[in-house]
Amino acid sequence: MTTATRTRSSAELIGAEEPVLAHNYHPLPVVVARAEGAWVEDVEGRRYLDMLAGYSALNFGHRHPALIEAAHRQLDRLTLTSRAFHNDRLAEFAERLAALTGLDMVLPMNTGAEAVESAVKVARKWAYDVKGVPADRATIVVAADNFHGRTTTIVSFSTDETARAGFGPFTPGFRVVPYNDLAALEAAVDDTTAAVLIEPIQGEAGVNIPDDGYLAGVRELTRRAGCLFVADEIQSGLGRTGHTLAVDHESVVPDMVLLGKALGGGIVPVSAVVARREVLGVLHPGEHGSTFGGNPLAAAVGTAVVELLETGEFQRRAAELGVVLRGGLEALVGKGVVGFRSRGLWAGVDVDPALGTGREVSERLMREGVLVKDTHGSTIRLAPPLTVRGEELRDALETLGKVLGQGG
Ligand code: IF1
Repeated sequence: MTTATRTRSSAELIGAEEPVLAHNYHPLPVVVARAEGAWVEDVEGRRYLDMLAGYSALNFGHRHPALIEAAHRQLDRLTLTSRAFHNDRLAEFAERLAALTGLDMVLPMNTGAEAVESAVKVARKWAYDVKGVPADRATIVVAADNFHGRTTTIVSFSTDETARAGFGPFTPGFRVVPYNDLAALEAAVDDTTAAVLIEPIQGEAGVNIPDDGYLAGVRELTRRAGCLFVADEIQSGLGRTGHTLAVDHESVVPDMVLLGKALGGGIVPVSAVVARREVLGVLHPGEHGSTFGGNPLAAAVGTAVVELLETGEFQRRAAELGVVLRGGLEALVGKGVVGFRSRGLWAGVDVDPALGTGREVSERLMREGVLVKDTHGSTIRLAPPLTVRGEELRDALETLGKVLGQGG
């Protein structure tokens, strides 16, 4: 039998990638072959509890039945028309997504970075057409330690040298202020400011949760200054923090909300800019677009995702199990955990560096059947599917305690 047809082992598959796949990742040495719910299975049949959930793209677990059914049904009808024509799925997706977020209009895109790039373009156009900022003078204020994606404009305002080095020259028009600092934000906003773009909780920075009142402060400050509050909820949104959106924790409604990851149910890339009519109303035919944005397959799966969130069940589960997660992590403080931050089913856990790096702890957890991802240094991120069962979560926390107790 040729190699291509024989089922190759994990080691063979990892080796086969080496010469032919760009090395922009350093994956854990696990080769996933199938998955269901919160569990994945590697090529050799070993099972792992997935505590990363695709960086929050798998909020509803692997292959949620309702989402797979919606995808199969649409695959058998229509997958793509381009926006040169209408399709019979997009109106309902846009209506229900707007209603879910409490905003008026939807710009459907594909990846999170595309939603962020679209938001930058729309905020600038709103600044020129509505606010009256002089042409090409618009500024956007962002937070240090942000993560909004990997395009050249987005890394232009990143403060992570690894994400920026070697990719210049960079896009101008961005100002960086410390996160969770309203005074610094106020000082950076002026008549040229189109928008303030922040993550309501900074994911890649290690689940960095701002002080209570920060989001309400950004909302009030941007309203007073006459600029837009753009919330990047691509990782924090869609139930992860125990609310539909992380901004709901402070009952704040931004001018633009950016969504992605779980909006596609872990099946197809679906992202969106959801905003007030006055904001997205600045776009006219021919000014922005995307081949796959708003395609019928994405809209069908996206609508099924919104339908799951309309029940409130996943938000409740994240809030209730978030109590279990927080309690489990509190019990580990001083036993290998030096600190943590959590909201809903999302936590950034700082492990004692003496026990190892985040990567080393992730590898030890992998050998115990739990998959996590380190962020920076000795911080690991926990973000299981919101469908995870209580006992599975408790087992994962017990395994973390065991690994740390064994010296990381
Ligand atoms: C990678 C990080 C997480 C995001 C927020 C926009 C995007 C992301 C808040 C862009 C994407 C992904 C990208 C992926 C790993 C992952 C990640 F480690 F990179 F930072 F989750 F924390 N806004 N985050 O978190 O969305 O274009 O990827 O669909 O680049 O390694 P995307």
